Amino acid sequence: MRKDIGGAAVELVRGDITRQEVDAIVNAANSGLRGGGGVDGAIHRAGGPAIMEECRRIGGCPTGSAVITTGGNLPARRVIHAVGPRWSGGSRGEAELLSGAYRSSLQVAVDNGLRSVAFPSISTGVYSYPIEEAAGVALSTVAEFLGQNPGCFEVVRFVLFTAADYDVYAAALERVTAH
Ligand code: AR6
Repeated sequence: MRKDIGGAAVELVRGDITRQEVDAIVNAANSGLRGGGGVDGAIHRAGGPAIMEECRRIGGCPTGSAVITTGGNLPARRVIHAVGPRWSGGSRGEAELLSGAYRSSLQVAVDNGLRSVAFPSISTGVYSYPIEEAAGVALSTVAEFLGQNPGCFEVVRFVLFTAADYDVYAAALERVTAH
């Protein structure tokens, strides 16, 4: 699925984010940038030790924000490490923190001249954020950023791991672009 927002193609695909040939892929990291399971584990495995070396030098990243490293051996040139919130019921600022993780990632991409970016579904795995709500936050944040920064991106892609996740994001993208 593909929609034009602010001159950028917003794409949804099913697949493995480590295989994406884009300027930068986004990692669903933790605030210590220590690596872990899920997308984080897959990215460090596929990208090799240069990514972790740079993460150690950076030292950490607050929840709701993002930092950038090399892409190591990945097809993507750079990895943007975004830290989404752990879900704890929804009244602890989770939506604003999740939105911040997407917004910061896009700002880091703009600051580094990166025009194609692929995101995973941040926080909806180990961090247990309900995916219906997370998809709405993700896509409305991206749409708002693209509207405010026209011409900055060619492609913003969401890479969904399962068919069920893809369907949830497809419904959210229809909603966000309906008006
Ligand atoms: N490509 C695309 N999506 C993937 C891939 C992949 N290769 N692998 C998993 N997913 P998660 P979080 C999906 O848990 O919830 C780590 O330990 C997965 O199905 O990776 O933000 C970190 O170190 C899910 O839909 O990230 C943190 O401690 C989505 O990616 C913590 O987990 C995100 O799941 C972050 O948790």
